[in-house]
Amino acid sequence: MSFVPLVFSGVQPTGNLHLGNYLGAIKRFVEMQATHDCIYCVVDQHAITVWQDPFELKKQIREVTAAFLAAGIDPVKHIVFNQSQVPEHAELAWVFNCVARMGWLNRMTQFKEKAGKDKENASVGLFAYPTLMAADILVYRATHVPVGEDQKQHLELARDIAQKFNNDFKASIVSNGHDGELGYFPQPEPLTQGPAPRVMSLRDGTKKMSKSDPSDYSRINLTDDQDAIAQKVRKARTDSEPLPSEVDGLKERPDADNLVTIYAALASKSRADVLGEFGGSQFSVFKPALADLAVSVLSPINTRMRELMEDPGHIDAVLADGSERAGAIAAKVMGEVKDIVGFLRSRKS
Ligand code: AQP
Repeated sequence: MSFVPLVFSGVQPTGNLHLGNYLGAIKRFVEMQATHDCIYCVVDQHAITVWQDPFELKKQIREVTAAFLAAGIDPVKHIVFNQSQVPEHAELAWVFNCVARMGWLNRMTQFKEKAGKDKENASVGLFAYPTLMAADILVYRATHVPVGEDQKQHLELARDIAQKFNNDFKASIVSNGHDGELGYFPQPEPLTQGPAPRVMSLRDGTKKMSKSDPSDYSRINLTDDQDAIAQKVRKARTDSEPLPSEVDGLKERPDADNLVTIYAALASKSRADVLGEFGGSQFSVFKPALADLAVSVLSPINTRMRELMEDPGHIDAVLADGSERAGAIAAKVMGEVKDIVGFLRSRKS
């Protein structure tokens, strides 16, 4: 016996959706649809772990949904919805807050990075973010999670939570008719081996490309037009050497490595193939080729996103339908979790 394969992943509606989110996550979401049942979520409850302007947040939720659809996610065959419309995510997160240990959460590097020096002033939600993320995945008993490399540690925590829940409640899991050896929750597999699991800043090849970087030149936004994309690639930081002919020659050259990785991911080629073509070239030759490629891949997505954003009613209907279908799965799982934990079921579940 094993768990039914199911993919779950999410993106926060925190504005400035960028090439890293696309290559590290959304592009993979699209590919996974061919082989798996998939649930893709706009994780708005995660977004408010840091302050969000309520007027902007609504727009950003629709924008991430538009990006999913424009990139090629099919909301009929699969499920697209926003987290806050399915209350079972928060409900299971509470149970997981009581399963996870403080020591585990204290080790999370993303909290340390995001809270910075002013840890005392960070929200409790930012600290507990990984338990909500575990609940997002496990409330569907999902088995596979495509994410960028930055989320790997959180995924490992989700696996630890699933395992501890299965151990802590083993007797109750069995008495409620589930397989005691398998446990109630699967151990979700992180899928981080995409073409560009870690896209770096265009201004600093040692830093992750990120929505919250104050410099807009550090990232290519999915909403950037052709001119903006070309300008950002032109201004991307590089060194003065020509490109090497072998991948080994990219060591110690993080900016060059980043641009070659981006090219390879956009062209669905290996870095070796890209260097086979451009090895020995100056950046004055490589950058225009990269800009053209980025425009050719991102422009259709950008155009479709704009069209979709002009019809918020359609986006809201997609989310409502997705929430209905996601909610049906989540309610069943949450009902069983209540039985296992020892809660009495409510009238609804
Ligand atoms: N630079 C990146 N390279 C590859 N993948 C990335 N992801 C994010 N940045 C990169 C992946 O995108 C998915 C959605 O991310 P998210 O919006 O949920 O949160 P995040 O990882 O916090 O995104 P940012 O851009 O880094 O936001 P800020 O600046 O707020 O921290 C995830 O699968 C993530 O791995």
